[in-house]
Amino acid sequence: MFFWQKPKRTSDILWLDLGDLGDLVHPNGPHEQWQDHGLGLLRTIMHQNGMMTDIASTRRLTDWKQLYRQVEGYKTLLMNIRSYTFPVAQKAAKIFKEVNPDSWVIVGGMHATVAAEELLEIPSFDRVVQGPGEKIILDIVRDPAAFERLTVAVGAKSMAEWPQIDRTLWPQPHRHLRKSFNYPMEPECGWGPAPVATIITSRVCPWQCAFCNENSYIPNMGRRPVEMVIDELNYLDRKYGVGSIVIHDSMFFQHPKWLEEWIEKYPRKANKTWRYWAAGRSDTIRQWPELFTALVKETNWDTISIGFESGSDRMLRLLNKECTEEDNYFAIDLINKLGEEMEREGRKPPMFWANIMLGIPGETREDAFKTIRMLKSMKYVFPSISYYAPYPGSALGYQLIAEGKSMMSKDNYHRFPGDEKVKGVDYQFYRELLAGKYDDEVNKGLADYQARQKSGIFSEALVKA
Ligand code: B12
Ligand code: SF4
Repeated sequence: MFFWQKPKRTSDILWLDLGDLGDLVHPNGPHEQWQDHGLGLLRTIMHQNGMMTDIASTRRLTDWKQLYRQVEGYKTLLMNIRSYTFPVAQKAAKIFKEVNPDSWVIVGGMHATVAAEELLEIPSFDRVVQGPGEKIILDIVRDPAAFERLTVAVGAKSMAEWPQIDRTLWPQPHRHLRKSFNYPMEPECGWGPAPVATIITSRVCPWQCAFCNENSYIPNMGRRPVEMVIDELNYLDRKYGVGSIVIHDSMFFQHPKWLEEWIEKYPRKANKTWRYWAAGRSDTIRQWPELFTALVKETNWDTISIGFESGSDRMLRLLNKECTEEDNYFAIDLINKLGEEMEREGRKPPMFWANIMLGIPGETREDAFKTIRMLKSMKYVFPSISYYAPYPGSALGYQLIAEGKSMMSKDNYHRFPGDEKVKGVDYQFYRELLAGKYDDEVNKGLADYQARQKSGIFSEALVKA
């Protein structure tokens, strides 16, 4: 079947996967092709309970006109809405209602949870569910009229209760993309070879960063047992082959007991000790350096995503990051040393995936220079830089929205890392900074070898991940 043709309808219920048009046809990069675990989980639960659904994806469209034919005849539309997919979801719901006036549009997801009032303004959304959907999805789809327009759902106590996602229920990327990574596995993005298995082992990050605040909107939930994670990976390996893993947890480096069990079992029980990407924090690396070192060396934690965010204590405090400049440099020194040691042993050194924010309201030029200086001190690094974005759901985001300073509108939540997002921020300065214009000033605080080893040009590091 060609992507513009109308798929065969096998059910009254349609799941619509959300993302930018064309992302599964001619994507700009690998991240836009990654699959949605919320949709995958809920669709798996539905199918295992005999509630069959069809799937379409805005990422498989190249023109909105194609959606009209694809939604024809359905009675229920389901969508997982995040802030950055809100504009696409609104448009899709409107088209769905136009084609099927006598239907139900039921939505949930992160944006429904943090900004329900925005969803309730849209008449096409008949039911808006806040919170985890695994326990409510069957009932609300069976009888939406029995629920209030805005409903708060209660989720599972532990991720052990979640079934293993049936990955074939994810939307299929275009044929020419599938070949390179063996769908339903996912493409590689430079962190490790395809086929990539994205997995989630924990759901909540307990910290309270002012720009994120996950735990204020994701209820606490037990972590997925180590054995279940390994069993799933081995199953995927047998069925499709696994090249590397991306652990999508917001915070992988937490719960030392779980991590110790992972160190003990993953190298022994997994078909292969696949390289993986996962996230940590610099303060806990400083708190548990032995645990961290063992994870890197024994389990192949090969791409270490750290939300460094800033190289300036002033900004770190404003962000309520609870990490200091000193914590950041501790983690950097440790990886620099570990990397050198592993290279001497003939092993591939681990890399930082260094998340950096620029354009934080109140940031001075010197704060920003310190951040670039910090980046230049990392010997093994993929820089991932974004201009700060005031997302609803975060303390700082809510504050800037209330003050009228956010430039992220309802029609344009999906912002690119390099887009301008807050009024009053001198983005021209940041563009010049990333183009290396202030390199002399940045290098002032650096040892010679550090200044020399990086070009000082980071414009390419504005990444959407
Ligand atoms: C994996 C991930 C990614 C991946 C893949 C995304 C994908 N295709 O799914 C990548 C790396 C690409 C990514 C990118 C970005 N991400 Co992201 N990402 C995540 C992460 C860590 C996990 C998502 C996940 O799978 N969760 C697990 C599943 C099971 O949960 P879920 O999808 O929310 O679904 C549950 C409920 O919401 C509910 N539900 C969902 N749908 C429905 C539907 C119905 C009908 C019902 C009843 C219930 C329901 O039930 C589900 C089961 O409990 C989350 C943080 C988090 N902890 O969730 C951030 C998160 C979603 N990302 C976020 C952001 C900001 C981004 C970026 C914009 C970052 C950037 N600076 O560029 C980019 C944008 C990408 C783009 N396309 O433009 C924010 C979104 C904030 C918001 N208010 O929506 C989050 C919440 C992180 C945060 N704490 O700020 N991301
Ligand atoms: S930014 Fe990272 S550490 Fe902070 S609350 Fe969010 S996920 Fe947790």
